[in-house]
Amino acid sequence: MSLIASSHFRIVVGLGKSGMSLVRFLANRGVAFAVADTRENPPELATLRRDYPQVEVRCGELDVEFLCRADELYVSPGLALATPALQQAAARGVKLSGDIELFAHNANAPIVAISGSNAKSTVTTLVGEMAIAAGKRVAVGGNLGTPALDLLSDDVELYVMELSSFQLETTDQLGAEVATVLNVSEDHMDRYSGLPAYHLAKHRIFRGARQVVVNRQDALSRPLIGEGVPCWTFGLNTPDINGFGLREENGEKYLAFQFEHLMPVRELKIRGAHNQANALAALALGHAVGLPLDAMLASLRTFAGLVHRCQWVRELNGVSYYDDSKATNVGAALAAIEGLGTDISGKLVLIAGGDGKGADFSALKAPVATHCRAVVLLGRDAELLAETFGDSVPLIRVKTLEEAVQRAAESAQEGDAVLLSPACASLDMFKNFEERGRLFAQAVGDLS
Ligand code: UMA
Ligand code: ADP
Repeated sequence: MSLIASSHFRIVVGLGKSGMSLVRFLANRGVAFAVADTRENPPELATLRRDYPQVEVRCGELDVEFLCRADELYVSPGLALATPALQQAAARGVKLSGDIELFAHNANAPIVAISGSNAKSTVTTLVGEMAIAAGKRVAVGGNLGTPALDLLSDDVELYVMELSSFQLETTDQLGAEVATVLNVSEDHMDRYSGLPAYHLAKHRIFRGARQVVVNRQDALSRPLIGEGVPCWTFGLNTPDINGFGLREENGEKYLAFQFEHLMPVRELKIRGAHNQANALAALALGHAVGLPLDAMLASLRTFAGLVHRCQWVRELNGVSYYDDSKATNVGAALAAIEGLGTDISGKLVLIAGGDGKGADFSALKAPVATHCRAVVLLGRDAELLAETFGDSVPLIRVKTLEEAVQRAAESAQEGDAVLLSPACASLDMFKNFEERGRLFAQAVGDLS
């Protein structure tokens, strides 16, 4: 089934990974379209010119007259819908849509849809692993990396999709089999007017959902749903009748469903309270789509977590080094500081800073004062973080990541951990969070 009437003309706005997946999708179906990108040299331009030389491409400032030639624009998640040229086109009757909307209308298998401020990639990957263990032909992607449209296949039995608020802004009817917003804390405040607007974008994931999964410990994860929509819950507290949670017996903590113990928490390979919540969320989502418990628990025993998420790198002179480069917002850094801070015998030396995306850092002040021996600051918003911490913790300002690692190593004492958990995006200094994590691990490897 395809949504597209062939007489219509479309424009793909943004020629990155998702733009290129749109190009392939539309070209394969014989739909007339053109491409626009505000960048002079977008990442997929060479590929487009090589594979689809007949497609018209406009690079540089968006031209409203050009955009208005289309009935519908498929806008990259990287471009704010508030971009004036997009708004002017919309005001003249051009529909603004995106790749996920097209994907939803063309997917012939149930969709597990996962959003949230943090833990999306971990939970999405985990549910994917659980589905593989259950013998399902599963496709996993979305914001995680492989664009949704590239996953479409008649062979797929289950789609597990990580969806960002940016992707959801252009999605009207997802119609997921089960949808969740794992947690909500401030992120991308450079693109939203405030938390309510960001929350509203995330909650579009519930449109048309047949079942929902809710975080019992985060009221903002709870959707307004109609009666009769099954609602499964997860949380680190004791589970209710529809829930996954933790139960304790004889000093041993268990992952549990309703009144039943499923497995001891210590058998989880991923560490920290936040990862216990992630395991429970994955169980709830898998349960909603009928994955058998034994397959799901087997995955939890082997899944070691994703790189750059509180990843252990090295131990040197009694000090452990952790790469949490993916902590690009305050909520993620908080989870790492509190999770790791309570787990080690010594203190943390935190490396933080970068592009804060307009966030309010104040929630970090108290946990940093409790758990950190020192904070090494770098990047564009280093001074904003310094203002937040004041004199509650010793601050060390540096210019490069190599210097940050050196100074952190000098400050750390035996039993301490050096934690790169920036609470900021990396783009002011690095290509992406992966590069930041790799360079951190390299600098740690070079320590002697
Ligand atoms: N850009 C322009 N002009 C344009 C289009 C894009 O300047 O006309 C810039 C913007 O700064 C934008 C950046 O280019 O942020 C990337 O846009 P893109 O269209 O090249 O992006 P894609 O390669 O299609 O990647 C997108 C997602 N990127 C964003 O949402 C910013 C990827 O998520 C996603 O994996 C990919 O589609 C496949 O679905 C990345 C991401 O950072 C990992 N997501 C954010 C996050 O996780 O916090 C939401
Ligand atoms: P996302 O795809 O939403 O960015 P990831 O799984 O990549 O999520 O994790 C991003 C960051 O959030 C990492 O730094 C990780 O340590 C942290 N994190 C993981 N799970 C949680 C959680 N349940 N709550 C808060 N932070 C978390």
